[in-house]
Amino acid sequence: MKANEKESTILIVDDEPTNVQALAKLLKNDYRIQVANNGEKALAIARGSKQPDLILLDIQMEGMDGYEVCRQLKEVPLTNTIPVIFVTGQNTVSDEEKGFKLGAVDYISKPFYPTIVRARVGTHMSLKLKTDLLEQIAMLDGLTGIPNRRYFDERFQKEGRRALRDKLPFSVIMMDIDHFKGFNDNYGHGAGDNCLQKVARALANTLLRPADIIARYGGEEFVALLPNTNSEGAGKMAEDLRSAVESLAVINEYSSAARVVTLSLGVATLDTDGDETMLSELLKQADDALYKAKEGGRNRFVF
Ligand code: GH3
Ligand code: MG
Ligand code: MG
Ligand code: MG
Repeated sequence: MKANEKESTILIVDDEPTNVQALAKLLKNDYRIQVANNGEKALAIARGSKQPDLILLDIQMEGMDGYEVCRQLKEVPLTNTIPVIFVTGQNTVSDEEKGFKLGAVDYISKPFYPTIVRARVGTHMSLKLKTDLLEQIAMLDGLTGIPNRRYFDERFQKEGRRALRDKLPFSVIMMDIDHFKGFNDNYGHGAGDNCLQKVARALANTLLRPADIIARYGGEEFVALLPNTNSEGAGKMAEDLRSAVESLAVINEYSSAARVVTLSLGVATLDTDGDETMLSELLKQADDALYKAKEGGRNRFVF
């Protein structure tokens, strides 16, 4: 997340070096600047790892024109949230209308007034940062601060399809706190919430790889997503997660599994020559395994 506008980036796209210089000079004290002198380069930057937060786009350029660049940006989810402002010498109403129809947020005519450009860019940039922030918040669980089920579902589909395509192993672990109703009923809801926060932190700290994801799946249920992890690796991870929560030593006198808060876990791994139907079965498999872990005495994992 960008803490402020100073850390945000503007991509200036124009085939005329003097235009690029004029805009860069105007904005470089307030933003990071990227430059492209044709449409193809602009698209490559926008699709790359250092995505701009906003694009200033010329229309008349050699090769691909600005309208086409905008059309391609708005066509795919990867780039369609980047606001585009046309900065152009094409000043008729129908030019401007076409720009807005293609999804631009603003249209600035050349020659431009520096203060107006700065003001309009400022308005759109702060809107973009707010939207980014809201999107991030929408993906996090309010109580524990870890990703929520919505985020998990999205990533599960994405990572699962990738695993099938690349024929890589892929595992999930479903987790449910043991005898948590007893904990809540006896120690109170506040203590219960506190416990959920501690458990979430312990689980998040146990994951090793940057690609691993832990999410709160429901009330006292958590789920781990482990890309490129086979059954053996997932079993080890399940044991680490189990032991991390037990080691918190949060007293639960009302648990028959242990005197402390524990987890039951169900592990499932996607077959490397599986298909999409198996992907949709995977969570059910993990859930069935979790049920067996409960039946088998809790505080354990089952495949
Ligand atoms: P089991 O070992 O079979 O999982 O038993 P359990 O008591 O954990 O299972 P059950 O599903 O009956 O109870 C889950 C309880 O989790 C119900 C509720 O008291 C508690 N719970 C769920 N979400 C929250 C929450 O957000 N905050 C708090 N404090 N408690 C919650
Ligand atoms: Mg031009
Ligand atoms: Mg439950
Ligand atoms: Mg439970």
